[in-house]
Amino acid sequence: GNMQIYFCGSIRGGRDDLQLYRRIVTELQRYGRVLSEHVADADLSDAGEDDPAEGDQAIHDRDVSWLRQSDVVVAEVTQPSLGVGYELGRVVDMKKKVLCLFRPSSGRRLSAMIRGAADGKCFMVKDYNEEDVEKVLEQFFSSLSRT
Ligand code: 6IA
Repeated sequence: GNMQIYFCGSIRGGRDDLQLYRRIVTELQRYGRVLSEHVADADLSDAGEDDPAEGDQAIHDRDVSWLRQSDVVVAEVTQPSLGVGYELGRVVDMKKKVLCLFRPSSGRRLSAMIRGAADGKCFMVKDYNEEDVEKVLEQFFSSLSRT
C-alpha cells in the first residue's frame, strides 16, 4: 500500500537484534513504504565507522522529518536505545499510531516511560516472541484498517 511506516530500532544502543530488525522491515514492506530501512542495514554498525559525509545533525533532522511524514511508527524496543526512546517521545506529540514490540524472553524489563506511555488507542506496547512477529504485525495493521 502507500502507507508510510517509520521503523525504530537500536543502532548505537547495540546491534544484537539486527537480524530481527531485518525480518520486521521485510514484513513491514508488505504493508507500506518503510522510510527508515537503514535501521535494518547490516552496514550500519554501532562500532563508530560513521560516514563523515552525514553528520549527526543531518541524521537527526532527516529522521525527525521522516517521523512527521509517517502514518504509523513501529519500534522494536527490547534492546534499549536512547535514539529509539527519543523518537518515541517525539512521536507521542504527533498523535500517530505507534506499536512498540518487546520480548520478555530477553530477561529485560521495559522502561516505565515506554510501557507507561501505552494508552490503548494511539500508543500500543506488545509483548511477543520472535517467532510470532509476522502475526503480531498482521493484527496491528488489520486493527488500523478497521478504525
Ligand atoms: O541511539 P541509537 O543510535 O540506538 O538510535 C537508533 C534510532 O535513531 C533508530 O531508530 C534510527 O531511526 C535513529 N538513528 C540513529 N542513528 C542513525 C543513523 N546513523 N542513521 C539513521 N538513523 C539513525 C548513525 C550512524 C551509524 C554509523 C552509527
